[in-house]
Amino acid sequence: MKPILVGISALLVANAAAAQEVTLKAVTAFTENTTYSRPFERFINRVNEDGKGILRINYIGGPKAMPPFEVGNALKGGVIDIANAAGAFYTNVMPEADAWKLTQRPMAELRQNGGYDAMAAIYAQKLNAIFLARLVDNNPFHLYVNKPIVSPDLTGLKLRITPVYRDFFQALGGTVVQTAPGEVYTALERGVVDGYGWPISGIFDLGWNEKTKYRVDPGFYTAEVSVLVNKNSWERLGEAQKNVLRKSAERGEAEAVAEFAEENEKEIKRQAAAGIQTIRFEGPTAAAYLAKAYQAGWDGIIRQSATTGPKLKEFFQKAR
Ligand code: 173
Repeated sequence: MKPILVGISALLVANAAAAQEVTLKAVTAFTENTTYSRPFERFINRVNEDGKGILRINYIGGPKAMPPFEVGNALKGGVIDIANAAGAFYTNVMPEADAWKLTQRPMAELRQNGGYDAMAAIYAQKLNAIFLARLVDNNPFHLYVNKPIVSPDLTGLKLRITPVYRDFFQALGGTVVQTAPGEVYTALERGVVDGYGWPISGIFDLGWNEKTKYRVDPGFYTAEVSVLVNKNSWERLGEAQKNVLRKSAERGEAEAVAEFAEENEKEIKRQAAAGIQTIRFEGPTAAAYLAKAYQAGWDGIIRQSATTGPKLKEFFQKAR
């Protein structure tokens, strides 16, 4: 009888631990209640609703609580349990994370074709993290400028960047300066930069529309912002708690493509109404601009990750 009793009591202890409410500390790399934090805030609300009594996310907030470029290290070290961030913000810990911007296939396909698995292995190894869900997809980046340009030649222009745009803007001859989103307004106001990289959405969130004359079309790549969980924090959870996170993650990732399709259309109209003019490259010029964007982007990834980079490219790029 004895071994059976030990077995049962061990089971009871495990159940009691899993049944206790666990609190996870969360940070976002974007200002609270703006375009790129809102999907995450919806994710949190669903978790806290569904997880009542077993799991709660304590939302610490955005860049006021933690500088965006420090989020990766904080997640890796377990200072926070959950993060909402773009890969560009933690290339110091995981250079490959910036490759998400180059995906030309939907996440549903990448989760089947090996692309997600290849990335997940790097998240585990370099960031000590689980990649839970991509909440921003199908949302192109653009170049915004305050001096008119007539061709894709950025010689003489000083542009605000993150790693997302560095290789591309430099390949076009631009001079680049990296800043967190929170410093873009002041950089524009003081004329420290002549323009910046940013997706189609969100330029109204921090008032940049007041300091923006032109948007350059076409857009390139697709923005990525995702929910990441510290691996140790994840492994401490019981199955029911993990399922609460999985369910909210799946919903968020499934919603992203359609949500941003709608969002993109709205933002184009809103920018036009605010007097932001469009500089549009067309035909072969547009094709060459986009080809250069992807060429420079992949070259940058492969330069930093010579063995994994080419594999990611196979999984991520459009089927030819
Ligand atoms: O421009 C940025 O700060 C950046 O890299 C980014 C990435 C995803 C969404 C929005 C901005």
